[in-house]
Amino acid sequence: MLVTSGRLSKVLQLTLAVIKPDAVAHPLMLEALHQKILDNNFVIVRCKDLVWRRQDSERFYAEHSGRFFYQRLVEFMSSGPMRAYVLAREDAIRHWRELMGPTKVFRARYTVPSSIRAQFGLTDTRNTTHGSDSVESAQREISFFFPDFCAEQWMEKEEPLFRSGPIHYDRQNQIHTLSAHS
Ligand code: 3AN
Repeated sequence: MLVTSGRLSKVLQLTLAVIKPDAVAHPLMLEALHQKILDNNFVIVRCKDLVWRRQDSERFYAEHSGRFFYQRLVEFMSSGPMRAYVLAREDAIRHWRELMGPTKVFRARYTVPSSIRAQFGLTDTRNTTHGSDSVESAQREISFFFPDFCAEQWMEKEEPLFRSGPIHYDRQNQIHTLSAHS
């Protein structure tokens, strides 16, 4: 599928998005979330399915160690397959977090009923998705999930090309690529 050029006019920002095990366990939910990413004009730069060992989970959430929900969080995040994305878009960090909605599911249902966590979240731990909350955490989290991906290089070499388009959505690999004729 060819995606029209020129729709992406401002500098693209990278963020890390994760679909957590509660959502990946339900193929229709996973599909709906993937479609939401496409519908919101994110460029899918990388996409991979993975399972964390408990120590990956502990390392990623080290900043929360000692919080009352830490044990259940690290257990949950290493309980089954997840899907991780590197997404690009103008204002990607803020936009993905806005789509997710508040951390707490009941709060999400009450305040932003159209958000992902309101629609799909089960509990405050099993809250469907993760998204980086700043440029610094996006850099750290992207290299945590995608150690072979160099964000700096992508911003320098690929960003201008993806921004001006045209780009192509590769259905099989579920990522966007630069169109062969661009
Ligand atoms: P967010 O994911 O919205 O940025 P953080 O970074 O405060 O929220 O928390 C990381 C994760 O820890 C959340 N996504 C959620 O799974 C879990 N968590 C946060 N607060 C709570 C809580 N009060 N009770 C249970 N789990 C929580």
